[in-house]
Amino acid sequence: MSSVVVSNYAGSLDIAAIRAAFPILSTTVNGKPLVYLDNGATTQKPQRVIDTINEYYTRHNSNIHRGVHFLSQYATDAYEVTRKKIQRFINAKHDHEIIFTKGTTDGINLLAYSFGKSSIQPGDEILISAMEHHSNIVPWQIMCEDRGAVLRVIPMNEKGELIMEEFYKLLNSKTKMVAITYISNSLGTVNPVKEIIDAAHQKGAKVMLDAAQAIHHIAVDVQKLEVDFLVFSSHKMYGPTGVGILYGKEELLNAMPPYQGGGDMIKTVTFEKTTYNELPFKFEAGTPNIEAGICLGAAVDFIESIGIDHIAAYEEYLLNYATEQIKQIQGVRIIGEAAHKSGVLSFVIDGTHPYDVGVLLDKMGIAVRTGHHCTEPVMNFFKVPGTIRASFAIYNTKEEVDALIAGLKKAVMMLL
Ligand code: C6P
Repeated sequence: MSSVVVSNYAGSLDIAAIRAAFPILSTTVNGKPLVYLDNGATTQKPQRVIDTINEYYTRHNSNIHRGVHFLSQYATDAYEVTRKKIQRFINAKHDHEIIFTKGTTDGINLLAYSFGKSSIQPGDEILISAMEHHSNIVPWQIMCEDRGAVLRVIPMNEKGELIMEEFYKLLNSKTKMVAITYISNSLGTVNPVKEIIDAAHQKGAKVMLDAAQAIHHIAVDVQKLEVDFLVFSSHKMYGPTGVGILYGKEELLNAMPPYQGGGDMIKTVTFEKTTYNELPFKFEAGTPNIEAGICLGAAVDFIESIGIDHIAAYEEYLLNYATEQIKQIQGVRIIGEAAHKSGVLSFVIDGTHPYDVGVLLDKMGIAVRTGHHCTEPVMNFFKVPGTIRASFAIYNTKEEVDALIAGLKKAVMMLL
């Protein structure tokens, strides 16, 4: 790939140099250079993350928080360094407000269970939105069923924007939690989360942001947002799978019971009574995914070596370019035309099924996701079986967008 220096946004990045850090990007698929546009599902990993995994198993493998020996101390320190990096990255007040989880889904399940147990009474209400990922619907449904609470849904308009007047109507003194996605994975909508947080707080409700599609695209500052809880996954931010983060305000986490019992989350255990450990360990039962936790730190380093604001500006440029170009293809209907979008371009093409288009693109080496993207209610709203979704990351290029457009034109010719 030739050097692409993009200069039509504030700052300039050498995308070729960034791409060179990702070995997988120079591979071929079906005999064609890989064009990876499925970053919403998971991002590729830079060499420094891959090296950290190798280094961990070659030199530092040990269980953490348990041993007095050198390796255990080393691994514990490295793991805890990541906690501090995440604290800094999202500007949390304390490092013990950073809870390691298995990922976004795990974080939401933890929160729904523990917050539900400590704070939800029959008749209380939980507010989610019409554009949530299944991970931010089902755990709340389970909790509502258990606690006798009511799940309410903020509707959206035809552009895929939340109808804020409806949000204000739904918000009331019975609302105990507003659990909402920061950026929609199937529409790309960036929600007005600060406005939602401020309004919810005025009614005494807490707010959880699902930042799975935000954390690698835009700056997230939990203190500035004053958000109560925030969840995200490492694997969508250039880190390994199997680890994620639940952020919570100290006083709120302290008020919640543990989610799982086991090693590390206890202070003392007798057969009669167990006392629980302090934050963050109270919520981290059992041996965690140590190497993934350590490597997540390397992913944060990667993002910070570029700068999240540079990433946001460059990806905005790419998304705008892709949106302009795709409109030139006859029969394309973009699903999700919010005024404020990030990272995701979802669309359908008249007379074609998303799956068939996806298969043909794959033959050309172009990876997109097709289907409902774990947001079936969104597909039902737009009355489509699924969409074709191109989702961007910092290493994607204008040339790759051109390849997608050319591939789509070819696929349409073959299918119609
Ligand atoms: N979305 C996508 O292709 P996990 O699987 O726990 O890492 O993340 C779940 C999740 C929760 N919320 C949002 C907004 C998400 O986008 C995702 C994951 C992927 O869109 C896989 S379904």
